[in-house]
Order: sequence, then structure tokens, then C-alpha cells
Amino acid sequence: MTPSNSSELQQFKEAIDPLNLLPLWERQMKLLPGSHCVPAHWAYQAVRPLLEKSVALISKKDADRRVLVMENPSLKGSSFISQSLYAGQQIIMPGEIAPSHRHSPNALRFLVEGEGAYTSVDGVKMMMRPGDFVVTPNFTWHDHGNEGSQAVVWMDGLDTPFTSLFGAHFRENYPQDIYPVTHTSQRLDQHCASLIYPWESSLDCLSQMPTSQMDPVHGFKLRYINPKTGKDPLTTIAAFMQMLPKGFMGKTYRSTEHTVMNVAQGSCILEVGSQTYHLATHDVMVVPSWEPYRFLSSDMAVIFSFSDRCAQQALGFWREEYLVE
Ligand code: 1HN
Repeated sequence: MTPSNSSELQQFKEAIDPLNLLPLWERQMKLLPGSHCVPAHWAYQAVRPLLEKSVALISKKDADRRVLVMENPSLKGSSFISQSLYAGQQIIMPGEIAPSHRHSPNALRFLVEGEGAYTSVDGVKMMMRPGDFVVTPNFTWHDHGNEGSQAVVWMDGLDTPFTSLFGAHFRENYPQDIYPVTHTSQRLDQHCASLIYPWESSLDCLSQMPTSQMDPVHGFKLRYINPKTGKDPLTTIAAFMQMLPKGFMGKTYRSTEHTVMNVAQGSCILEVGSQTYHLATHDVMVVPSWEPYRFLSSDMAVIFSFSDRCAQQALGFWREEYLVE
């Protein structure tokens, strides 16, 4: 290119800038898989005393929901654990109520600790126990309470980054704290079949899997399916429970989904890229899109996880790769 050409080009760029136009040929094309967020780990041993401390510092009434948000260190200010997902740790003390509201984002709970808490979804009241996976589909009324004698902790997962992306976030408070209960669930009845996936059923299914179904990366892994629709329990989020047998040495893998893991039982090692994470019971880990990872477990481990795979598959974006070592 001649110098006169390049100064003309410079003038051209300056002229089009006020019209909110720019030359694509000068943009570096960053159309590559991968994510702006980084792998991150939250040890329950560190988080648990901080939840306790938050109980002393803020009342449920003032907090509405007493939650410590797990924010990705490279997405500061976003409140998101990954570009596509939100996750938090919620504590509810005996006698407390989290008032009823509804919103456009889909939500899920994974019960970590304590007995006696319930969530009510459009009037279906469900007692929740550790290891249970419970969903709040978008725009359903939901309130929570703790009728037991112990603190209850669960992990919340939401797709708020999607409603932010689309500018489609709506939220409403119910005029009373508690939405009228029309049904109290017996855990496995028809009313709640698409809303609560009990721990004991997940473990039963995992233990019935034949050895031939063990995946070289994921061990024994099941995807939760809504029995009424045959589809994922939420429109954007897929959820899974997996079991790594004692001595499991997983192969390396990557996929385009962002995954949030919560160790339900046991412990394991997770290698992500060049980093090694020691995951203990109840620890949370986020693995971003296209990061190679593998599991190693000297102990037996049961891991709950949720990811944006469901949304990516609906849109035709999802890919995975079993990496050859
Ligand atoms: C929400 O409604 C709950 O219902 C928890 O417990 C966390 C984070 C963002 C937006 C709504 C709940 C939330 C939330």
C-alpha cells in the first residue's frame, strides 16, 4: 500500500467513525472457542464459616435471600460465575422465610447441608434434603422456609446472564410472604415429578449403571430429564450427577459448555489446563468453555453439576472433544 493510500484510508476511518462504522478488515478476528472467564474453586471449608458470619451480620428480612454470590474472578462486577451462569450459596436458619417472588430467569437449588427446609413452587411445597436437585422454572412463584432446627445451605444456580444478554429480565414480588400452598409433596408424587429430583433416586440410578456404561472422562454420569417432557428440567440449563469410582483416572476432555460442579460426596482431583484442584465434599468448581480437564480420584466421588449445554444444544453451538494423550 502506498503512503498516500494509507493516509486516505486514515481519513476515511476518521470520517466513518462519527457514523458508528468501522472497517472489519482491521479487526482481529477472534472467532475462537473459549471464554473470558477462568476456572475457579470455592472450598466449602472456607465458605461455610462466612455463611455463618453473614447470619450474624444481616437478618433474613433485610437480606431477602441470604446469599454469598460466587463471582468469577475474571468477571468482577458481573455477579456471574461464568459468562452464561450465576451461582450462589444460600443459608436459611430455623424459622426464617425467604418471601415469594417470581422472575424471568430459571433457577435451580442443589441441597448441600441440613434438614427441614422447603421450597414452594407455584404452591407445590417440597421438603428438601441434602443431595436433592430442585428446579424453579422461569416465572414460577417461589418462597423458601426452614421448619427444622438446623441451618440449611444450598447452592443456587440461575441463567441470569441469559436474561441480561437479551434484556429480558422481569421480576415481581408476591403481595404476601408465602404463596398459598395447594399441594404438599410426598417427594415422589406426580405434582412434583418435574420439580424435585431426590438424592436417593439419583444414587439408585447411578448404582444401577452397568460397568460397560462407564465413560473414560466422566465415569458414571447421568443427565437429569423432566419425566413429563423428556427434555432437560430447565430451558437453558442441563444438570447432571456423576460418580467417579475409587482409583478413577479420567481421560482429558473439553466441551464448549460452562460447567458448575458441586461435590456431593467424597473427594477428587480435577486438573484444568495446567492447574490442579483438590475438590473436597461440598466444594464448588467452575470449568469454562473449551478448557481441557480430567478427573482423578483416589476416593470415590459423587458430583452434581449444571451447565449451559441445554441452551447451546438448542442453538446448535455445543461441541465436545475427547482429547487423545
Ligand atoms: C433468587 O430468586 C434466589 O429465590 C436466589 O432464592 C438467588 C439470584 C439472582 C436472582 C434471583 C431465590 C437469586 C435469585
